Amino acid sequence: GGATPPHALFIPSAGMGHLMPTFRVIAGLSRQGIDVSVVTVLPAVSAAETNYFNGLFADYPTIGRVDMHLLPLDASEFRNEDPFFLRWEALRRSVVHLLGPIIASASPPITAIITDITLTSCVIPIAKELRLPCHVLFPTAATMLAVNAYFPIYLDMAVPAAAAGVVGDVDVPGVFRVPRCSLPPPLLDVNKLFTKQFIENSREITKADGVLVNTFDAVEPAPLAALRGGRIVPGYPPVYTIGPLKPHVIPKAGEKTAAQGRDGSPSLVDEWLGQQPARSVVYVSFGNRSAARLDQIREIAAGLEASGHRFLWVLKTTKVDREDDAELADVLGGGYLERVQGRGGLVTKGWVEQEALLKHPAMGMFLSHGGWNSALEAACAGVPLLVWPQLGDHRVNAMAAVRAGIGAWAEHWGWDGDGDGEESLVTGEEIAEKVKDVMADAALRESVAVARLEAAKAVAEGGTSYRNMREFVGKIKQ
Ligand code: BUP
Repeated sequence: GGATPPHALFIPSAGMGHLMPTFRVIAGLSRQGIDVSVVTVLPAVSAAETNYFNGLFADYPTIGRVDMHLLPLDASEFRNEDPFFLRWEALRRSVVHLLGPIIASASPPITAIITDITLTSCVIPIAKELRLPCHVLFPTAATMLAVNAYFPIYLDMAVPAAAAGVVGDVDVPGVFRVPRCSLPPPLLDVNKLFTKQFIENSREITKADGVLVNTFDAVEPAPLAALRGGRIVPGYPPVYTIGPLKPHVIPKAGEKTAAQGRDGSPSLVDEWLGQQPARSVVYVSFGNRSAARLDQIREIAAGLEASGHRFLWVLKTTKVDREDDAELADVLGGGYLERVQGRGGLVTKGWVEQEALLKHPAMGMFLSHGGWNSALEAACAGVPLLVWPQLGDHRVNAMAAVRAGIGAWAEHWGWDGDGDGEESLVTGEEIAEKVKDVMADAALRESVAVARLEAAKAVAEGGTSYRNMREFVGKIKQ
C-alpha cells in the first residue's frame, strides 16, 4: 500500500434483501471518504432495484458506476428453477467473463473487492489471480452464515445418506440443530441449482479475506463464537459483524420520511400513521419474494380484522418484486377495505420505505416473513416480530430471532417447504389469536427494548460493530 489510493469495487447481486445491506455498506464506506465503484447489472430485475441504484448514485455522487451487461443464459439447461436463482446463475457466469476486463480498465486501479455471497465462488478466483484482497458480504443472519459454513462439511460427513442426496437434520456445532424441515427447502435436494451455488460459495468463502455480516454480536453470540473460534470450519476467515447497518437513503428536504416512493409520490401511509396512537399498529409485510395464495390472503384479511387491532398491511400478490397489477378490492373481496378503514385498518400495495415506517411511534408489532434485514430493522426500532417464515432462510432466521428475544415464531404455520405452493392454510382465527398474543406480550416487548439498546451500543463509538467496521476500513486503506 501507500502509493495507490484505495479504490473498492463492489459486486452486488440481485434481490432487495441482498441489495439493501450492500447499498448500506457502500454508502458507509463512501461517507468515510473511500473511493468506491459499483458494478451495476443491466437490465435490472425490477423498478425497485433500478430506483435504488439510481438513488444511490444520486445521493453519493462520488461513487463510480460500472455497467455490466448480463450475458444471456440458455434457459433450456434449467427446469422449474426459481427466477431469482436463474438470475444469480446468469450473474455468476457473466462475472466469470466480464469482471476481469472491468477491473483491468478501472481508473484509478481497483485495490479491493467486495462481493455478494451469491457470486463468491466466481469472484474469488479472479481476485486471487489479480492479487486483490476480497471480502464477502453475507446479507443475512450470522446463524445462517454458520449453516452455510457447515453445510458442505455436513454433506461430506453424512455419508452414505447425503451421498445418496438425502439431507437430514443439520446439527451446526456450537449453534443448534436445524431440523431438515427448517432448512432452506432447495438445500434438501443436492441437485438443485441453488444448492450447487450454495455449496460452491460455501467452500470458496474460506479463501476470502473476511466476511461482512449485517448483524451485531449481542444478538447472535453463539454462531459468531462458533465461526470465529474455528468450531465450524477451522481457519474460517474473520467475521466482521457491522450491523445494524445505517440507512443509506438520504431524505430530501421537504420530503416526508416514511413510506415515500423514490418517485416522490405523496404518501397516504405516512399521513395515516400519524393519526394512530403509539404502539397500536400491526405492520404486515412478507417481503419481496413471497406472494401468498388468494385463499391465504383472505384468511390473513379475516385474521387482521378479527384481531381487533389497527393494522398496516403491505400486500403483494405477485412473486418477485415486479409491478403488482391486481386491484386490492378484487383480491380482498367486496367491502373489506371500506369496512376495516373505519377501525384503523389500511391495506396498501407496492413499495414502502419500510425502515422509516418501522421507526414510527405508532408501530406496535411486525408480522413478517423473517427476512433478516426486516428482522434487524424491527429490532432497531424496538418493534416485536411475529415471524411467519415463507421460504429460503426464513425459518433459520426465525430460530435466531426467538433465541435473540426479538420475536415470536408461529412454528406450525405452513410454509412452502417443498416449493409446490400447496402449503396448508392458516385460518383467520389462528392469525388473530397469535397477533393478539404478541401485542399483549410484555416480556417480549421488554426483551426487544433490550435488543434495541444493544443494537445502538454496537454501532456507537467503541461498540463491537463500530470497531469491526474500523478494522475492515483499515484493511481496505492498506
Ligand atoms: Br417488500 C419491501 N420496502 O416494500 P429482507 C422491502 N423493503 O423497504 P426479502 C422496503 O427491503 P428474502 C418494501 O426494509 C429490507 O431492507 C426492507 O430484505 C426493504 O427480505 C429489504 O427483509 C428486504 O431481508 O426476502 O428480500 O424480502 O429474505 O426472502 O430474500
